[in-house]
Amino acid sequence: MRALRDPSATCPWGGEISHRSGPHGPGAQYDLSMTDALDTRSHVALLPPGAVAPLAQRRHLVTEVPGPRSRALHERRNAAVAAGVGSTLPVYIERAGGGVLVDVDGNALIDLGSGIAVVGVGNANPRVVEAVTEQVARFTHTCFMVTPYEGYVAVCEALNRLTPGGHAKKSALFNSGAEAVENAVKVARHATGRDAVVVFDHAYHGRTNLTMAMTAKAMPYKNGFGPFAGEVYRAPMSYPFREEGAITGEQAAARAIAVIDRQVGAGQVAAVVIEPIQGEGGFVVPEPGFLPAVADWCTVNGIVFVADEIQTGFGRTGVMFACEHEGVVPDLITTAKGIAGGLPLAAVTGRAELMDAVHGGGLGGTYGGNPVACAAALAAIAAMVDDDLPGRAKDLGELMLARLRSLAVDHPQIGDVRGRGAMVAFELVHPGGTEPDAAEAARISAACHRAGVVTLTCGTFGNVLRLLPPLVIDEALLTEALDVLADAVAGR
Ligand code: PLZ
Repeated sequence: MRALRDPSATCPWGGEISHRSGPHGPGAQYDLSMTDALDTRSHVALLPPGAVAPLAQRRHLVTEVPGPRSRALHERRNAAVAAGVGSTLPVYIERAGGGVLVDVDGNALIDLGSGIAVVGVGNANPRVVEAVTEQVARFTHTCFMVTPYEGYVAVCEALNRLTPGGHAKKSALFNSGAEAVENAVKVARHATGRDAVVVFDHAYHGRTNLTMAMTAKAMPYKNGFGPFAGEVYRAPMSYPFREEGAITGEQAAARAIAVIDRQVGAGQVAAVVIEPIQGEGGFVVPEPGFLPAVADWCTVNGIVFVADEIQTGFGRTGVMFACEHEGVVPDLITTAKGIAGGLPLAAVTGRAELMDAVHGGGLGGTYGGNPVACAAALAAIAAMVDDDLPGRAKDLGELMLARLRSLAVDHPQIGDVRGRGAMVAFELVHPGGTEPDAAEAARISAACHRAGVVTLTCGTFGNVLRLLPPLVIDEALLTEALDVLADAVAGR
């Protein structure tokens, strides 16, 4: 296991204590209310007002989960928050750091979700906290379209440099993943003068009107929300576990291309949009050869190949971007989630001639590339590079896959174990076949939650349990979470 840079010197996730931001001594206020979950060995006595101590990287339950304070908050929420907004596990979080979430009852939970693949650099990463704190005190907003600032430019430079391909690239910044996907489609349509957009079975691209149309799953994402945007066509994915018989990546690509040709014709297609590893759809890793064959066909036919790396990006799969596993160079790439350590930011990056095809003023938005989010992104990207978080994702993935594969030997309800880097999942089926068992996935996930491990499910059939730990998680903490998971699978 690769060590994080100098892990012993300071807690790399809880925040180096800032001695610049306020007076010490009498009058300083220390928040010790969460002492149970805090690492009281370090720093607490030196804390200036407003600073918080590093979080001990351990699981620690003091009430049932959710506890009484969370339950009380949940009642308030039910009275105030629209019912359509769900929560996987209604424990209300008060603090978080590294791989630990601390709730209002003082329970410290192990985080295997990273806020849906967002806090790869660790929750409240100290470098992100410092950069955000400094930026927020300088200025919070001007609107890049009114009076610009350097942070936006620097994030675009970093994205142009880090994304696959040595060609000239440009970027534009937005607020959410769905918005990035919408804008990739705008760019592709403008640049090609064509209308059609091709997506795949099991795809997830967002909850806006166009991206709902692009998303494959009706419940809960689309049901009752139509009519949807037009000119969206769906092709079959390469889903190795669910193929009728053996099919190579190239054959699966030919099957998809035949469907596109039949439905719409290559000459009408502006963009093919695909997640290199599907996220919400079930962590579907296509057969090798599928992505390159689809990308090549796009090139031959003048179609913009868009990689939606919103969930797979920024080191998650063991390389900076998942396309790199197969040497695929997308024309456009959409990013969000892991880009800014938890602040809302998203981007479209791609070939300069495509990105520049749009007329001035054709792309933008009030908050896109907000200066605070840009400061966070620059700090998060520096942490990913300096601490080799892609390398760490690879190591964490090996640990998780090995453990899950050995678990699958004894538990026939685990039909498939798959993933790349720290994007790992297993699929629950009725033993002996491939029939999905969503109830079993829900049972295992709920047992993990009760034991203080935050897990997420996914999949078109709701039967996939996915593991997305922060890339900075302690190896021992991850192992403990996997022990809990093993007990949950076994029904212990
Ligand atoms: N593309 C590949 O994974 C977001 C959505 C959770 P936003 N996935 C989590 C939910 O239930 O809303 C996602 C993604 C891929 C696009 C998106 C959309 O990103 O930032 O949620 O808009």
